[in-house]
Amino acid sequence: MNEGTLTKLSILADKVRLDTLKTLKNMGYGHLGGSFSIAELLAVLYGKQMKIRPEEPLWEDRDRLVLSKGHAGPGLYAMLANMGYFDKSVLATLNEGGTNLPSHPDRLKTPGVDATTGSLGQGTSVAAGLATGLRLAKKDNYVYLICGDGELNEGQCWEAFQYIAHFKLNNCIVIIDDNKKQLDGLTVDIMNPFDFQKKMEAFGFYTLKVKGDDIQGIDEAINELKTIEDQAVCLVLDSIKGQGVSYFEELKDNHSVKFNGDEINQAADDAIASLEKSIEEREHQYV
Ligand SMILES: Cc1ncc(C[n+]2csc(CCOP(=O)(O)OP(=O)(O)O)c2C)c(N)n1
Ligand SMILES: [Mg+2]
Repeated sequence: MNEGTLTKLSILADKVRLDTLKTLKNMGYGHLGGSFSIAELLAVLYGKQMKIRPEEPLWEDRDRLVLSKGHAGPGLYAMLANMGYFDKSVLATLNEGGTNLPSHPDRLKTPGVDATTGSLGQGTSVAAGLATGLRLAKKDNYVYLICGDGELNEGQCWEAFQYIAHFKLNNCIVIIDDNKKQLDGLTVDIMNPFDFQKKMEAFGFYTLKVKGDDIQGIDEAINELKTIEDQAVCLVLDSIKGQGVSYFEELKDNHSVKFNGDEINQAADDAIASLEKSIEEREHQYV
């Protein structure tokens, strides 16, 4: 990846953080940790890997993205707005009555959302179905499936993975956001997931692992997964919940953050100012 593309994608990842943070602070609370941990991933997918037309969201030849950890909707919406699927001003309506941006994605409401998710586990089966449909239609599009590490407590995920592996659906790129935390604690304490890479390999997947903020690494891993024939493929993201802003990385309860005190509001304002500054500097350098 050349320097210009790397800079462009790192700006995009931070714009996802910035717009997510502004949106959630405006609402007073929301799913920050799991939105931030996939910021670089979303930047690589929407900014480079995915075949999409934001001006034509239902374009038949598009790649699909299934955000099975649907509570990270605010992060996805920030990305869709940055890609031009809808105006950024819409972000401020998150979760309001009558909004087109419900807290969890709804494919009938939001341009660019390919699957309705939020009930954890179900997106894995939806993605398996989409990939099967594309294969039967002899289309060469990809389905990108993003799961949470806590989400994989759901048995349905493993049923879908077994199906994806059995039918060698290498058009479904399974991505596990291994940010080590779920709703109210560490996954290792709540339900030890053990080693995702080994588990997916045991399920028959060709599996790679990269750091969650390594833009180049994520891009190269996806390129490699696309060369694999006759086997299902998986990427484990070794990420951090709240990734990219140290205050939120260190905040113990960073799943659904509540902006209800001076300290956290100050930290949010500082993060907004610093993200804005660094985005501007990089944009200047890039142009
Ligand atoms: C079937 C189901 N059970 C419970 C929930 C409530 N819930 C929402 S998010 C969450 C934790 C998810 O953790 P993880 O998948 O690790 O997400 P991330 O860390 O990426 O935010 C839970 C239990 C749900 N949405 N769906
Ligand atoms: Mg998690």
